[in-house]
Amino acid sequence: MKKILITGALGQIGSELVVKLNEIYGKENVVPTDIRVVEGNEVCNHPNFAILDVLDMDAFMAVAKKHEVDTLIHMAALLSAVAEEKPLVAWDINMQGLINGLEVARALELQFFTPSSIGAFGPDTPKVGTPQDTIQRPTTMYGITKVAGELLCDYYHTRFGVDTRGVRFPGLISYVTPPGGGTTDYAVQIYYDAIKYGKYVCNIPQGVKMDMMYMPDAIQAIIDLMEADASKLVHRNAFNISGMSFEPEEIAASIRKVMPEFEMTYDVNPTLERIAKSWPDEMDISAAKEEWNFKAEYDLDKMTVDMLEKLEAKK
Ligand code: AKB
Repeated sequence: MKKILITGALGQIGSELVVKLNEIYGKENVVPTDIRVVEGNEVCNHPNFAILDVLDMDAFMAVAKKHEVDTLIHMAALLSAVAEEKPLVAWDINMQGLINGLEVARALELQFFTPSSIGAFGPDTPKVGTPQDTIQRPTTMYGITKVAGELLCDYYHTRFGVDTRGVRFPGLISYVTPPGGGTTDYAVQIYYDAIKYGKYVCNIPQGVKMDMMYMPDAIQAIIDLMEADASKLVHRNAFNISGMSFEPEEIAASIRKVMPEFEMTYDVNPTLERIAKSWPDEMDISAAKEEWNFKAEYDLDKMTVDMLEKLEAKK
């Protein structure tokens, strides 16, 4: 990675990824793009920031050519809950946006990263120790676009030689930019509400476990995978990765270690319940460890302490 174009740069991952890439590769070598400008998001003040609709192929190609990038990190996509509300829009953005990105990468010989997700799994997938290679068959539009995306990225690698790479992200937790429309968003909102109100109403039912990860580990994983020795990568486009796995009671208990008065009640959202219950409880991440030394620094309690400290300081 020397000069990097990022789509969806104002999203939950992009906003922090840009800061880290600036530090490592230099601001002049980072080109953040997004479909909109978000008031207050620092990334919009980046000297190379450009407005880009990933469905506009000509504009996509033009911005990549103008900045002579050698890497494309394609983040623009709708998350699971919002994709379930607008399935055809999700199909357009998640699939056509991805194909456009892959075509730009193919034409300009760029290294390519795009995230898949735990959403690529479905109710028939083994729930515990979910293998790297296993039955997927997701039952959400988000999941369908993620499985198709994994396969497309494999196809562009084997058929056209594009250096495609990717991970299956779990729910990502961050104090910087809130997520927009995911099933795992509760695990972020709980910290904001703990700081603001001392209590939280959870929309995911008790007992439903999902894999999660703290954002610094997620950002580091992208960089490590993109810098990894290509000859060691067997799976390339859909490595299971995770930092922890918990159900709502466990994150609440972790918060109570710092804020003993914290209270949680439930008002379950049936759509989110259906999606969450169709995803794994805890994935096997051994392929990522073996092929490119993936590791996560944060467990649940370490993340909780950091989240609460950072959000308290932001008040
Ligand atoms: C979502 O909940 O949609 C995302 C994901 C796990 O892909 N956070």
